Amino acid sequence: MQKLIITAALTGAEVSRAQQPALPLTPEEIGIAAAECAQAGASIVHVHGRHADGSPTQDKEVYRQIIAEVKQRCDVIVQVSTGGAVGMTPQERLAPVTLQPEMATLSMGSVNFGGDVFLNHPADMEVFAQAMRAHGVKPELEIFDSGMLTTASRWLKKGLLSGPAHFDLVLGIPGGMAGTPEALMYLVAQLPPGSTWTVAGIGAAQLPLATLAMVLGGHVRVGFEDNVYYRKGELASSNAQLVARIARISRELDRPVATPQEARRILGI
Ligand code: KMH
Ligand code: ZN
Repeated sequence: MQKLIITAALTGAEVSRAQQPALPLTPEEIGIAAAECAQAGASIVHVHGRHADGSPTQDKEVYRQIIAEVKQRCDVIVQVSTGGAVGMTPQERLAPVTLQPEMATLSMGSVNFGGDVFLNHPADMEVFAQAMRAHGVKPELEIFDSGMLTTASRWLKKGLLSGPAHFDLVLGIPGGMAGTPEALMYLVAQLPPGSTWTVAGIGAAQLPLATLAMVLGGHVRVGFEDNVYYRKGELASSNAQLVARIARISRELDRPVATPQEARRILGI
């Protein structure tokens, strides 16, 4: 099996300080959280921008600062969000890709997202894929439901995406696929040969699905974007606390954690 790539999804667009007092919001806070997660075993940080008042933004300058704050502290791969927040325009969402980060997310379809709709029109997705290719950015294909994986396979065959692809199987969003072992196993069985994949279990699904992914040969995403709790009724003290638990379990499972350089090799960056 490949060494384990741990992604820390530090901030997200929806979580608030009221829900998680340790949520990093400013570029400096995000840089500090990234360094703590790198120390704990993360090799990728998935980042979202926030304005000073905590509201989500895809402003290129905010992302430029985030990348600088992370890079001055550690060597983790910075993966910018192009999902942004529900309701943002595709143009807004795409802005950070022009900074040529090592990675960016690319959502492979639309999905109900709690009480909202996370809209990803195929024409916009194609523009996103082309922009990532033009800027030398490795996409992480976000899969919220099984039809999105079918789309990704079709796009790989048509050459709209280059392989081998890296997938993030996001399970447990209300409106998307359930956060269950059966859903994960179903998706993993449909992945194009040679792909790499990580799982992002939402809420209480985070730890069980992460553990299953480690056994199946996949990679793991944890962090406040997806889950603010350490265990039922107990908030996590930091993103790094969630990363450290995954690193501990992976050691027990004899699945060593990848350094950022090893993660780059695994992902072909
Ligand atoms: N905030 C969600 C609507 C991504 O980062 O690419 C979308 C999201 C996915 O977070
Ligand atoms: Zn995100």
